[in-house]
Amino acid sequence: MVDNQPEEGTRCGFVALIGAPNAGKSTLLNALVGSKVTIVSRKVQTTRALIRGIAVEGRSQLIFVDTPGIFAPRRRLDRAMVTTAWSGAHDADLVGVLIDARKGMEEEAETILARLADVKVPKILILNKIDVVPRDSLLALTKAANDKAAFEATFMISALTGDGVGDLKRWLAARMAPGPWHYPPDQMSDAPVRQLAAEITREKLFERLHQELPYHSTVETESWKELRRGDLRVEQTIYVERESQRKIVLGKGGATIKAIGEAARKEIAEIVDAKVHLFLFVKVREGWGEDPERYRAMGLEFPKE
Ligand SMILES: Nc1nc2c(ncn2[C@@H]2O[C@H](COP(=O)(O)OP(=O)(O)OP(=O)(O)O)[C@@H](O)[C@H]2O)c(=O)[nH]1
Ligand SMILES: [Mg+2]
Repeated sequence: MVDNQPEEGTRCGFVALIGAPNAGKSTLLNALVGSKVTIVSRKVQTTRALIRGIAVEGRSQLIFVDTPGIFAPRRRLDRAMVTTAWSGAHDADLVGVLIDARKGMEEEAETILARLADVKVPKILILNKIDVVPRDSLLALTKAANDKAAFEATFMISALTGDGVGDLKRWLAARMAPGPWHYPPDQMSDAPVRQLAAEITREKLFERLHQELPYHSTVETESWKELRRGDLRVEQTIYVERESQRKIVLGKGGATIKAIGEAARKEIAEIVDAKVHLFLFVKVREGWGEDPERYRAMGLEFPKE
């Protein structure tokens, strides 16, 4: 029980958003919460761990759980991400399954739908990115997906423009079970801000680095100090696998790391509402993807194989 919730008639519940990489789960979570609590990129496999975002709609508190995209994993890190995504679904009160309407029923969506019967939690279908597909293609997709899995309802939305997001949120608010709120009414995230700050820098890496490099890097906030006049001094380490990758992250004359640091610093400053001095260090740690310590920092279980 927390303070400041309505005295009676409250509802509360966990809603996990699952789907193939790039379906728009993180974009939707931010739209539902009304604030950026999880990072987004054009590349696949951006989200690596469960990220909760909290919203209030009427007397309901909705705790949305962003999950990594579900795909056929190869590396240990991939396996940890996919296992985590499914665990997020199993632990929720309701699961929203996102399908990128532009891609339709491709292999990854099919595989996810086929495994949904194992998830003994009520499910809804969310067709996303309707801003970029003709309306009439949505009916066939709705039917195809509902033939493969049991959904309580289907929503057609654009997480990007916000089209349909309000309706979805109101429906979810009414659907949650009666119960007290888990978080204070104004709380939007349960993650420590230094973790969000590391994610923001990782988002800038995803924006600026190409091909496989983003997948061979991870970011940790090492130090977070408030200075006398209220400024923040933040130190982060970017881990890469090889010296050649470190050189690319640094860029010619340090240009790339400078641009990444500048973009991240601005955004972190907005969130903490203070002047931020951000120091980025790039370290080569061969095989960090096999190092349990890195998984702990990411909030992932370390898979045994
Ligand atoms: N046109 C359009 N693009 C969208 C929409 N929703 C998300 N996107 C874009 O799709 C891309 C992927 O979005 P994310 O929110 O990062 O997708 P995700 O499902 O969280 O991806 P992973 O974390 O990699 O699994 C980004 O470029 C978004 O801007 C939408 O409704 N319409
Ligand atoms: Mg994501």
